[in-house]
Amino acid sequence: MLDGNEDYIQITTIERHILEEQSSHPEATGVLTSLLYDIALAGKVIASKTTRAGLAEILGRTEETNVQGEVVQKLDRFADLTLYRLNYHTGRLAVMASEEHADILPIPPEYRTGKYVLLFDPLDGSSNIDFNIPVGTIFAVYRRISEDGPGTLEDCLQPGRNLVVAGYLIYGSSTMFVYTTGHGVHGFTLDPSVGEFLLSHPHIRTSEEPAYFSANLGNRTCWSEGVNKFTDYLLGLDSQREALNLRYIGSLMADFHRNLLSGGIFYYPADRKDPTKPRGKLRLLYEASPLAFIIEQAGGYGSDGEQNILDIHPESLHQRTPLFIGNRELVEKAEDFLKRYD
Ligand code: AHM
Ligand code: MG
Repeated sequence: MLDGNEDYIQITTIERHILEEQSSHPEATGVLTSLLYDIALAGKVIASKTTRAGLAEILGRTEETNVQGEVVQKLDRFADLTLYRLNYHTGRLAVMASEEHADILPIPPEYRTGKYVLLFDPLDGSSNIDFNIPVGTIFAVYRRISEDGPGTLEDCLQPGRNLVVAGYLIYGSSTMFVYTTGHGVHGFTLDPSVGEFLLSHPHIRTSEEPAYFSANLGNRTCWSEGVNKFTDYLLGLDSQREALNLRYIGSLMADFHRNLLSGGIFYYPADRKDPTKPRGKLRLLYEASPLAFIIEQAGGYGSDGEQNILDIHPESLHQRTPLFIGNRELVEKAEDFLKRYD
C-alpha cells in the first residue's frame, strides 16, 4: 500500500495529456482532442502492422504506382486506409488529403462535416520498409476556411502558419507519437504491453549544440554552388568550423526525429539535374510544413533556403519544396550561403 513516502513516477497517457491541454483552452469543444486521439489510435493500428512487416504476407509491393509515380507498398495503402477509415465518419473533418492521392478526399455526403482539415503522409519513407528501417506517419490539422458543407481544395491549401496541430508517428525500435498544438512539442512512447502511448518526452527543445547534419551527399553534383559551399562548411572543409558528424538514413522521420532530439540540420535541396526534382523531393503540405511547425515549437527553424516554410502559400496539393530544417543557427547559415552563391 502507498503510504505517501514512496518515490513514484507520474504516468501520463496521451489521452490525459490531450485532455489537460484542452482544459487550458476554455473555448475548446473537445473535437480536436477526439481527432488527435483517433490519429493516435490509427498510429497504434499502423504500428501493429509495420512491426510485423517481415512476418506478414503484407510485406512487398503492390502493382500500382501512386500520384508521385512511386511504387505503392502494401503497407502504404494499409496506413492510408487506416487513417481515412478512422476519420471520415466522425463529423470532425471538412475534408482530408493524403500524399497517396492526387485529389482531396471528401467526406462522403451521408456524413456530417466538421471544422477541421486533416492532411497526412500515411507512411513516409516506405521504400525503406523491406530493410527494417524506421518509417513514419506525418499529419497536419488546419481549421477549414470554407463556411460549411463539403470541404474544398482551398481548405487544404493553407500555409503552415495556419496549422492548428502538427505531429508524426515514428515506427522504429519503439513507436512514438510526437505532436504540437503550438504550445510546445511533446513525445509519447507506445507501451506495447498495455497498448497506450505514455508521455516520455515532455516539452522537447532541440539542442542549440548541433550534433549531426543529414543530407544525401550522393546528390552533391546536382546541388547548387550555395548548397555545396554550405556542405563544405558543415564538413569543416572551409576551415570555418569543426566538421559536424554526418548521419543520413534516408527516412525522413528517422532523420528528423534524431536531429530534433540531438540537435542538427536535415536538408533536401533543389536538384539541378533531375528534371523531376527542381524543387527537391519533399512535399510542402505533407512533410515540410508540419515538420517546420514542430521544429519551430522546439526552438528550431525550417526554411526552403530563402524563406520560412511556414510562410509559403501552397498552390497545389503535391507541391514540392527544398527543405532545410533543424537547428536555427545552421538553417540561417544555409540561407546565408544560398543568398551569397546562388
Ligand atoms: P516518400 O514520401 O516517398 O517515402 O519519400 C520521402 C523520403 C523521405 O523519407 C526521405 O527523407 C527521402 O525520401 C530520401 O530521399 P533520397 O533517397 O533521395 O535521399
Ligand atoms: Mg513522404
